[in-house]
Amino acid sequence: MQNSTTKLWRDLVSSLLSSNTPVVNIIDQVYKAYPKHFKSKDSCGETVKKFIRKIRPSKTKTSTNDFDEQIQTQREHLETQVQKKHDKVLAGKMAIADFVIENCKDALRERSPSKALSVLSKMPKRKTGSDELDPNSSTPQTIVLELSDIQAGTLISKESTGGLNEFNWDILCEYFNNLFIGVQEVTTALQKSSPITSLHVHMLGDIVEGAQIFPGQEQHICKDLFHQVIGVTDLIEDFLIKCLTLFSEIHVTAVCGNHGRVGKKGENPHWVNWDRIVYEFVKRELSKFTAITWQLDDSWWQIDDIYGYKFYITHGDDIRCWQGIPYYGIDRSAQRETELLRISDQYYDYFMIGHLHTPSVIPGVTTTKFVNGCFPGGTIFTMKNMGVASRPQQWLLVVHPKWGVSYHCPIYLQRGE
Ligand SMILES: [Mn+2]
Repeated sequence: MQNSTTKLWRDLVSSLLSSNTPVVNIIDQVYKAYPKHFKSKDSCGETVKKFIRKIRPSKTKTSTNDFDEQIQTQREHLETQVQKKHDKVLAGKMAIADFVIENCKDALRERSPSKALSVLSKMPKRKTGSDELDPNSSTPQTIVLELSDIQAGTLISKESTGGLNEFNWDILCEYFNNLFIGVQEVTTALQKSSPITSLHVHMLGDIVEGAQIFPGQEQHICKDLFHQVIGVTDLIEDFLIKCLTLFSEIHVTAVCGNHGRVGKKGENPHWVNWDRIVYEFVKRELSKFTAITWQLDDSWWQIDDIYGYKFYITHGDDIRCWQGIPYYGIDRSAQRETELLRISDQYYDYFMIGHLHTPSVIPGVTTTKFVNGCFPGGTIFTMKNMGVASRPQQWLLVVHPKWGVSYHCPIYLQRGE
């Protein structure tokens, strides 16, 4: 037996149908009038559609088609809307990908592939402590160089800083030269007492300055992004090749910084980064040098193992500062990373970051944290807004198999006459 509410809503459907009301609107009105009669709006829709089909059996095929067409039209409309939205997002992503690919091609065309090999042929004979010392009488140690925040392409003029600082491409080249001289001096001195043959380089990111990391950045660079990439690739290659005159093996571990990111923050995955392209260029062009090994992948962190001591390496741009002071942020970040690493049963002894530009060493109970220095020194932003500037420098560490980091010293990049 048909209950009274059923009769009422069916009458309503019939009357609306006769006035050519679209099915979607009929469903709306029925549900609005008799909400308690149906489990949900969906079940109301299904029931009403069934009823409409039932009372139209004798109608012409055209009527059934009308109904199906309405549903089809609605579906197509929705599909078009979704597709349009999808196309828009896809077009944006493809534009960025094309931009990166095209510029990588340009950069590759401008590279000189034989450069590294020509330098190799001019390499002087390698001299290391092991040639002069009995390895059994002295413990071998490893030298570690933190190399980061090069920010190649940064332009700081004397005029704009009232003479407080100056940085440009010529100065960058000079600093790279001084970096090698510094590493050479310390290494040669240490090699007199210990057979040091191994260098580990931690590349902590911000190798290039970028071009659109902050508003108006174009006014503060001396080379566009592509020439930053090409130029700094040459400088790093030459530096590593020169280091082969001091060490018989070099292990490079690398992570990306925030200045080389492509697009706005979060638009691309963290490994889509110009720093990564520099690393890949250097790695591929120096692939003939089997003494240089690489630890490089898509991750934002790496662990470099030296005699069982674990060096956790990351850029550090996710570290927060409170009132301009980063130390609490560093501590918090290090503790969180410690917990995260437990997921895969890993741990670290040393926490190595760049980004902050203020070189420091923060001792802890079981871990020591190193914040690397930078190449440009004080920028207009840090000096004008924060009143700080640090002397351009990079950390050099010595790792002893028994004691871990037994020595550390800054390699200053400015050298007086
Ligand atoms: Mn940074």
